[in-house]
Amino acid sequence: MTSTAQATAATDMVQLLTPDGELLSEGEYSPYLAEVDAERLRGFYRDMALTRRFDQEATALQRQGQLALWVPLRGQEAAQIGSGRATEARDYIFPTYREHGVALTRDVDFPQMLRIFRGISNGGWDPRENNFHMYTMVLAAQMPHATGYAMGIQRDQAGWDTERLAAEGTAVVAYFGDGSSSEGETHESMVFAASNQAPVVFFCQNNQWAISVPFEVQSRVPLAQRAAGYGFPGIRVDGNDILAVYAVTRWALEHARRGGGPVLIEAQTYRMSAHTTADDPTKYRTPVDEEPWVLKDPLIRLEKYLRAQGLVDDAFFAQLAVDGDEMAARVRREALAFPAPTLAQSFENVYAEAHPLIREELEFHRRYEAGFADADAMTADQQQGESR
Ligand SMILES: Cc1ncc(C[n+]2csc(CCOP(=O)(O)OP(=O)(O)O)c2C)c(N)n1
Repeated sequence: MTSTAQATAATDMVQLLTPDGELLSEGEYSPYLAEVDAERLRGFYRDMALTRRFDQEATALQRQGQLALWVPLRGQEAAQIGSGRATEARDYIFPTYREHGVALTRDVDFPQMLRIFRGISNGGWDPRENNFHMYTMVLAAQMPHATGYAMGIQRDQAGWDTERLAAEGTAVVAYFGDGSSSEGETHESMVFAASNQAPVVFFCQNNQWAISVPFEVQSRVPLAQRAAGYGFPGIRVDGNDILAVYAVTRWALEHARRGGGPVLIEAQTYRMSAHTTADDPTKYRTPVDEEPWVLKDPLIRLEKYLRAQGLVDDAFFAQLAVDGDEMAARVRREALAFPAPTLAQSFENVYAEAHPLIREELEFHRRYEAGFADADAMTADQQQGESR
């Protein structure tokens, strides 16, 4: 597989499932589809549908004032579920802030993901439990982290032969967007990853927009083509085709694990919703821009294929809708029940160990709070007086 797959020209786009739901079986990455039986195919659809339902619920929670912000992913479900399901539990993932679908594939519980957006935690989940790092709001900051982590893995696995690497080796996936591809840190990470042959897959979701800036402004060439300049394979894949994304990512991870070095994957997709709930896309794009991508919806595409193959019936979708509503109700219930942190807790996770300056600031904060004790007592007296 390795040599032929590597030959894929960065400007070709790998597609295994057409927007009409027709399977193109004779591609160089098709052999990976042998791993995807009917049960897994239904699972892929279920993952995408639940992710979309979660996204819808979180958007509603933000609109109802229960989250400070939400980052919708509608349209990008195939890119995220396909790549996430291609990873092994031992692999390590560095997401941006939009990878809710990848999080599902790593078993991060959906309600936990809302803690940061509710402003009650600096993270929300323990990255060590699922090898799924915390969300990174600073564009491309996760890229050097991912390359550095991959270089660390190389040191841990020093002396392993190719066979052992292929069977037990670990790879890293760094998610990033088309806008983040313009950041210096992305370039530096790729240079270091190439120099070290580090086992890292750079997975770009080219959703065509960096807030209001269209992709054409970020690059004159397909992003996958840039990989040639660094000296590693670059693959352009239809990011709304879950089968192609799965197969290409499986190939890239195997390539990285067995010592072949980094791979850049550019998944062509589209952000169907706003950049965040603070954004209004009607200011910079029209329904005419969006229309072609509505027709390429990743869920509809897989549904067409599943139905044509007789792998699902109406009952499957009806049950999934019920499961989605139940999940959304649990997400809402648990998110609203999270205890609010005290201000003093903000001082807890600044350094791994106690730090004199932080302790001093905490003491100042306590004295400051104590300064309101009289005022609080007065207010309570007044309230009692009014009620008498
Ligand atoms: C270093 C840095 N610069 C600017 C921003 C503001 N910002 C947040 S998201 C964004 C656009 C990112 O676009 P892209 O990388 O394509 O990812 P997408 O949001 O489309 O998933 C910008 C400029 C930031 N968060 N960090």
